[in-house]
Amino acid sequence: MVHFTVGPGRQDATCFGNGMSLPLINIGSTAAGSEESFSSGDERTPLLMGVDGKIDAGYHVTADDKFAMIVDLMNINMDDRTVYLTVIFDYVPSQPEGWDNVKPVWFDVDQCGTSEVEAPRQDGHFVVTSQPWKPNFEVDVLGVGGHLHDGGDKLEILTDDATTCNSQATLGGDPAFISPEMNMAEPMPPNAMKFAKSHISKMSVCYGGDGGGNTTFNKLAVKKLSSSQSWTVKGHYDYSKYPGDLELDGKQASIMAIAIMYVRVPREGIKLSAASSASAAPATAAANGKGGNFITQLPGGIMGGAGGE
Ligand SMILES: [Cu+2]
Repeated sequence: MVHFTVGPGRQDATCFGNGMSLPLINIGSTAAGSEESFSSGDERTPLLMGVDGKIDAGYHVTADDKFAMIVDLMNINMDDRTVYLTVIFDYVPSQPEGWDNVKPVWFDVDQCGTSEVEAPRQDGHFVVTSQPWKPNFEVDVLGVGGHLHDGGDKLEILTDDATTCNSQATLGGDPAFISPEMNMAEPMPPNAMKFAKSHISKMSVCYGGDGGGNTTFNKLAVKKLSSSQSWTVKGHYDYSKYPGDLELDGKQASIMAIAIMYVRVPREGIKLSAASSASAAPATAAANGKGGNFITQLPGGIMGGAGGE
């Protein structure tokens, strides 16, 4: 599930000035009128801003903003299921005095594309790397977490070639993430993939602050964006340890390596420097947020019965 905010003045940190952005076209917008604000797959990582009230910042939603989503569901059971996607927002109904704003920064090995890349190998270990991103604004980093597909081991976020955060995958950490044995007496649907037995149940995250009392988080090695830096992400896969999902022809399915970072920006937001005059078209599947709210927590999408990508 990818969550977007569409509205005047929204600029996608990594796709603005970068030509076409397919996910934003998908919701009828552009990088000069929207941003990829949240995403979650099977790992269902919650987004915690202003944890325990210790960070006086939140994601300011204005009356002109709309929300849009791309939802990708996958049923690996042999029978039909009714599923619900639930997103829970915590908010305060104003922008409190002295609070800063929060901006998402989306890193992707298929930056501004569909996020899906072909696995470069059919077995063993490999690494997929994003294009470098150079920030043009200097602010504090609040936190970052990664997203991989089955077969993934860890997602590294690097600043100038040094590891800033290692987002480690846990596979099958909960019975809900272990596929039931197939009933071989039943014929397979003609388009069925052959799924790995264990699926990613968690991705660890890194925080810039003290994690709000959460002692299991990792600290960010770099806590500030600077225009002299170059940021990349590396997705580490190892099919010898963690089998991937196979297409019908037996080939490894396409994979992803994504990280979403949140940075603290001034109350009034920031303007990116790349010139672009494209304007936002109205979002199609948009749900209008109530005006002037300030989101402080966004737990991961909760999906019942089926896996989400
Ligand atoms: Cu994915």
